[in-house]
Amino acid sequence: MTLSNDTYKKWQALAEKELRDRKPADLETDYGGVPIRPAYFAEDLPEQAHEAMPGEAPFTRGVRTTMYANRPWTIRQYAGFSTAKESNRFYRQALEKGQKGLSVAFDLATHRGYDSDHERVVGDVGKAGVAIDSVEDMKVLFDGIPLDEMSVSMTMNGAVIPVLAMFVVAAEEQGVSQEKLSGTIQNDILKEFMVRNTFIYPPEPSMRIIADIIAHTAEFMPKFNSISISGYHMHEAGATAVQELAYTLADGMEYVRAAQARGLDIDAFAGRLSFFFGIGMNFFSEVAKLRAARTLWADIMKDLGAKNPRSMMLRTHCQTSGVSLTEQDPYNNIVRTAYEAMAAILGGTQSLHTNSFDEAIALPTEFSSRIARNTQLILDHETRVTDVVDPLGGSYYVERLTADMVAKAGEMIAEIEEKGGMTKAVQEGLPKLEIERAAAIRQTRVDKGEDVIVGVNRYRLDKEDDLDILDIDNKKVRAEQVDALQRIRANRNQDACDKALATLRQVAETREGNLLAAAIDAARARATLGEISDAMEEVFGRHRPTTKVISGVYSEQYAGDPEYQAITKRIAEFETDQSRKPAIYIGKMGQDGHDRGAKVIATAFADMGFDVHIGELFETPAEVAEKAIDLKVDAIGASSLAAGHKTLIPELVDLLREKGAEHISVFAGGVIPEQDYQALRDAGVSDIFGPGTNVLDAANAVMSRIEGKLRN
Ligand code: 3CP
Repeated sequence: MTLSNDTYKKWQALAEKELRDRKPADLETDYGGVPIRPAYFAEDLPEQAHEAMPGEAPFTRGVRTTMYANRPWTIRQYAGFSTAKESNRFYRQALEKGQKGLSVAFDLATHRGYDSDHERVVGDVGKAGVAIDSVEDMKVLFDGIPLDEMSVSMTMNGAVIPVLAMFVVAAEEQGVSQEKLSGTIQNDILKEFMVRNTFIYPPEPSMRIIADIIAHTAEFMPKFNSISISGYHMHEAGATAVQELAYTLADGMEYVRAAQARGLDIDAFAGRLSFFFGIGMNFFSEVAKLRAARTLWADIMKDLGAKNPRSMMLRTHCQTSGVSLTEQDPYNNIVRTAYEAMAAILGGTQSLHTNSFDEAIALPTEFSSRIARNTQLILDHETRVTDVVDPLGGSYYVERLTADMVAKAGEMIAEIEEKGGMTKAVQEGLPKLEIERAAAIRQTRVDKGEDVIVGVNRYRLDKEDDLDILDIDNKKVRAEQVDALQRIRANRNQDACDKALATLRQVAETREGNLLAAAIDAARARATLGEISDAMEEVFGRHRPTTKVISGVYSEQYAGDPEYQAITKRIAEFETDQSRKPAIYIGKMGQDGHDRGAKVIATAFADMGFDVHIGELFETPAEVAEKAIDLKVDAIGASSLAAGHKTLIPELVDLLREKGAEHISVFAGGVIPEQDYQALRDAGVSDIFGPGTNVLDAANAVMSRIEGKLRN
């Protein structure tokens, strides 16, 4: 990773003459530890770039020899909401209009292993995905969709055993046996502990579940991808491209070893491991990231003992970046998504989801989904980028960046390995904190205007346009699900169901047999998702995460900044007056585990001088109210990114009122449509901070409210 060679020096000399108030070195930058120069030359081409062949290990130029020239990537839009019936209607329509594969989004209740009638999931049912409680729901979800022809991806990690079991049984009852099923199950638990937070069991039994699924699919479901090792969520949580690369591949190594430890031969399962990356706005970096991922993985797999080239092939799904979307001037998101999709294609993805432009605000509508899907159809049919395999191959810059990313991520992987591997690193919480640090740094750069976001920190509209959004009547969905659950429980053979659940419990306890196979029997006997999940929880326990917050990023990045000094001074004065710091409780209610925003606020507010209490994930409004009162805080920041805000936040305000704690101001933050602001204000919420809020502005608003309340 050297910055200088002879031609570059020549260029610098020429540039020197062209530049007025800057030096050539001022134009250099850095992508997460990878130095970037403003110009690249033939000398920068790595040796291997001259001969690399698409379709041959290490697959830098793509996993297929002919790539899209022969077959385009799969247009696979992630979708699901409300009931199985509604989602099924949506899927069928999307398939008719050009979508090629399915990708199911489950609601958070399902993710966390709760039936829809569980008290902890009142605000979550049917919101950020479809509610699935039983095989009957799963059958409705795929009604009229032939599962021997359609490849189905399911984003499921916590409740992966009941969901996959129900999928297998739903197909079976459609007349399709397991060996014919093609698709992918996400099944990547390590990144859940790191960033996504929809785990159920502790890390060790969770890893066993993964090994059992790999073993079962390798034997009985040869066309099914047993795992989708995901960097996407790290990307969304704020990881740099190199972090996303290194941590994802290091996770992959752990899964391979877990399956090997179960006695499986690497070449028997490795061909069905798949990956999932996020694609953001740094165009060339994202292209290089995919090329680097393939290059690294081929080597890693060879080292782990793979002999079959198919086992060394990193096949991946990509999704354009949700975090790059803005609530402000949201039609800009169509443009962002199109560029990101182009990067994924030039990087050689196998399958792609393009986000809808309204996703920073609410769930996608049919209109926004159509544009998102058409973005891919236009890329495929109109741009001609599919005509040539790896069209950026040989670009001085892209090849150099690919090699530099391989080197940098390779170093990080080696460090993780030296310290005992990713499972250990995740348990110690280090990667999570590193990602949170990167996210906080990014936020300060945006807040300070160093990273420009059009329509947010520059070129902002005076007045935003109105937008039609999709709203789910969560109470109605829940009532329907509860009815269906009652019918299932009343009509099944209870004895057979109890026996199947007892066997599953036994497999969990004794480690004899396969958890997925036992769960398939339980699903056939109409055990519900919650029951299957509980049977395993009785043996494995439920994981309770500890919440750590980094500190110092804001104070460091803002050193000497007058606005930052003003807010810290304001807080210090409060402390002098009141003989205590202003105190805030940052709460995440419901099953929504997206905690990037909550963490950024927590670390920033703490740096500014607030006394910050950060709640556990998945609390109920009653738990948050109680803790906030006990801790004597002045304010609660309730972060919601999964559409539970209209139920959970007003309930919190009501509870505070009932308990005589109106003095505690409630603020809402996250993905909240502007249309809902008034309803939240009417419910007693002091202020709402949507995406794109400047953190210093938020702190000032919170202080004004706290000081106002103390004066009254
Ligand atoms: C492909 N094929 C070809 C060619 N290209 N054959 C000849 N010439 C070619 N040029 C073959 C492949 O070998 C394969 O067959 C078949 O065509 C299908 O192609 P594929 O490339 O494997 O594509 P696909 O079936 O779509 O599978 C893509 C992967 C899969 C492998 C990535 O795992 C997948 O679909 N993943 C999607 C994951 C997903 O949707 N995740 C959603 C996350 P063979 O299989 O026989 O080789 S959404 C999460 C949102 C955030 C959140 O979590 O909350």
